[in-house]
Amino acid sequence: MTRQKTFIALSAILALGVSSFIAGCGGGSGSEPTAEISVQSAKGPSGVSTMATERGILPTAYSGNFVSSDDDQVCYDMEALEIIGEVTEEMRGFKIDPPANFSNAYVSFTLSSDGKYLDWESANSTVLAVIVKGGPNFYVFDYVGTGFDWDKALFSPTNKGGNIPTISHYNVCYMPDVPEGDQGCTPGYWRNHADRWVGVDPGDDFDATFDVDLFNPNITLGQAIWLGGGGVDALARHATAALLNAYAKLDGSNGQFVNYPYTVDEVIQMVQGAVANGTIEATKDEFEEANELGCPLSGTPADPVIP
Ligand SMILES: [Ca+2]
Repeated sequence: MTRQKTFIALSAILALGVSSFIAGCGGGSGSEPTAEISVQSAKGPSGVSTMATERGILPTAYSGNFVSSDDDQVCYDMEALEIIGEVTEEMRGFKIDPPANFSNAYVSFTLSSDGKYLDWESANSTVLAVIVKGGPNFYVFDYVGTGFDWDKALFSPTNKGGNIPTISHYNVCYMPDVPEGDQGCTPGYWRNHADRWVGVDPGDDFDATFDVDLFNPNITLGQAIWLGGGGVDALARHATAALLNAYAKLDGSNGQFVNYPYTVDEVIQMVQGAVANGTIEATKDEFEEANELGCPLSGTPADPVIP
């Protein structure tokens, strides 16, 4: 579907007041954003700028506003407007409103002293898109496939007087690099360190987390991490540890990262594949090998998970 057609469809759906339908299309599990799509006032692409950034990016203009409800929603809102493709668990976004300099471990953004231009640099990550809002409209700077790790002089659409307005806010969606994994923590570690859990909670349902139907009656992740024995129970035990390792790889656990071989999406897909194909034992072995690579998390006393 072209962008223009999408916007006609989007406008029609929004006009019907069922904007939650679109939010429901967002993929992913775990920390899935639940807010409704928050870009109702965006009117769709209205043209491409003739002025470029320092790296030669010509932004696409959109009329209206792009106001994501929170940082977790930014990439999903960009997906809804077809600015980027399907959002994965690894993608991260943020909005800076009012505009200010911003930096984290992956990206840094710097505003010019007059507030009209934005520079950025990335490290260990890929910037997918940047939205710059100023005046009544906003520009979308699409970096997908460019391989750029910096650009300078991003700007908002010129106003009626032909001048570049002061930036009123900006939004960014990026993908942290996924390094080769050589670390992993065992089910035994995770069951004894409740304070280290990240991304999911012991009370979360196992089947819902992995989008499978392996247990009836259902069990929680806290119960899964305590399971003994082999077969499906061993898969559940190691898959839960694998998921925690993957989240700790991505977001860190109390500030410490686990350089795990698999991403969150991969762990979930591996569990789904094991259930669908009956390869329970083989997948358990893959998780077990990764979970025993060596655990870099330390320094906190045992705090057993209550199943
Ligand atoms: Ca079930």
